[in-house]
Amino acid sequence: MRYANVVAVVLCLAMSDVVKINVGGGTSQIQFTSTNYTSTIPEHSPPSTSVVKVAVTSVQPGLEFSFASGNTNQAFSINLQGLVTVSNTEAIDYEESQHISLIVAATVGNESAYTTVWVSLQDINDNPPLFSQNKYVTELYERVPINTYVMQVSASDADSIGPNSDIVYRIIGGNEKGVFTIDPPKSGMIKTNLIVDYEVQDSYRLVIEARDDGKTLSLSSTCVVEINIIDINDNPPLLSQNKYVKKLYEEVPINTYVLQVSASDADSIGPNSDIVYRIIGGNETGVFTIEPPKSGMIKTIAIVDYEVQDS
Ligand SMILES: *[C@@H]1O[C@H](CO)[C@@H](O)[C@H](O)[C@H]1NC(C)=O
Ligand SMILES: *[C@@H]1O[C@H](CO)[C@@H](O)[C@H](O)[C@H]1NC(C)=O
Ligand SMILES: *[C@@H]1O[C@H](CO)[C@@H](O)[C@H](O)[C@H]1NC(C)=O
Ligand SMILES: [Ca+2]
Ligand SMILES: [Ca+2]
Ligand SMILES: [Ca+2]
Ligand SMILES: [Ca+2]
Repeated sequence: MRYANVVAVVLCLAMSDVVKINVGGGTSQIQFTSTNYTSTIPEHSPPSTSVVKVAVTSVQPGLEFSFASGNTNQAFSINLQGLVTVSNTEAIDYEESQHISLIVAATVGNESAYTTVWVSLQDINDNPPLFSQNKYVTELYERVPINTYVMQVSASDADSIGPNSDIVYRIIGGNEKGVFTIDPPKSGMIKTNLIVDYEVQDSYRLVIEARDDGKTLSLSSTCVVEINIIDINDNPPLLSQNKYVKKLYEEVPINTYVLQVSASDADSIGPNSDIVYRIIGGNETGVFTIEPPKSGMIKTIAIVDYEVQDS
C-alpha cells in the first residue's frame, strides 16, 4: 500500500512539482518549505555528517519524516526534526554517482507531503592510479642511440578530472645506473638515457610508480617492466696471445700436432661468438692446416723441410 503510493508520488513530482499530496483524499495540511533542498558534501563523509535540514510550514503533532525513494543502501538517515545525516559512508561514492536525489516524505496520520533533496558529491582522492598491466616485457637492441623509445606504460585513475587523477610516472627501482628515463614524466614513455651494452647487462627489471597529484593525500601504485637486451655482434674474437711460438723438428710426419690457438668473443652464445680459425698468411709452402677449423688446432699436412724454410 505504502509502496504503491510512493511510486505514484514520484511520477507526480517529476511531472508537475506536486509537493502536497493527500493520500487519503481531501486537502493535506502538510507542506514543505521548499520543493527542492540542495546540499554538497564530500564523498565518503563520515557517519552523522549533516547534509541538509528539511522543514514543513506548520508542525503538527505526530509529524514524521522518512525517505520515500533514492536512499540506496541506507546512505542517509533522517530524524524527527527533518535533519538528513550520513549513515552509510561507503554508499556515498562520487565514482558511483556524482549526485544523489532523495525524495523525503513528511507524514501525519494518513496524510503525506513530499519534497526532493538533491545531494551533490565532491570528489575526494580515494582511488590510486592503476596500471593496465602488473608486468610489461619488452626487448631492446644493445647500442641503440640515447633517447630511443623503449615502451609506454599506462595507468588510469577513477577520480575526477584534475589533480586527483593527474598521473606522473617515475622509475623507482632497477635503474641505479640511470640507463632509462621516463620522458616526459606524464607520458609513461620509457626511453634510453645511456647506451645499453648487452655485454655489461643483458636484462633490466624496472619498477615504475604511477602517482596522482591529490593535494591532501597522493596515491600511487607500481608495475614491473622487464627489458631484455638483444645482443648485436659488436665484439671481435680476441686471440689469447698475440704471438705463439713453437719449435718443430724437420721431417716430422704429416698430421703432426703443432699447437692450438684460442680466441674468445664477448658476444652472446651463438653466431655472434662462434669462432672459425683460418691461416691468412705464412702458409705459402702449404705445410700447415687448422683442423677442424673451429678447433684452432694447427697440424702439418706436408713434410716440413728445414732447408726450404727454417721459421
Ligand atoms: C484520514 O484521517 C482523518 C483524520 O483522522 C479521517 O477523518 C479520514 O477519514 C482518514 N482518511 C482515510 C482515507 O483513512
Ligand atoms: C534540484 O536542484 C538541483 C540543483 O540545482 C537540480 O539539478 C535538480 O534538477 C533539482 N531537482 C528538482 C526535482 O527540481
Ligand atoms: C695451407 O696451404 C695448403 C696448401 O695450399 C692448404 O691445403 C691448406 O688448407 C692451407 N691451410 C690453411 C689453414 O689455409
Ligand atoms: Ca586518484
Ligand atoms: Ca574519488
Ligand atoms: Ca662477436
Ligand atoms: Ca654484443
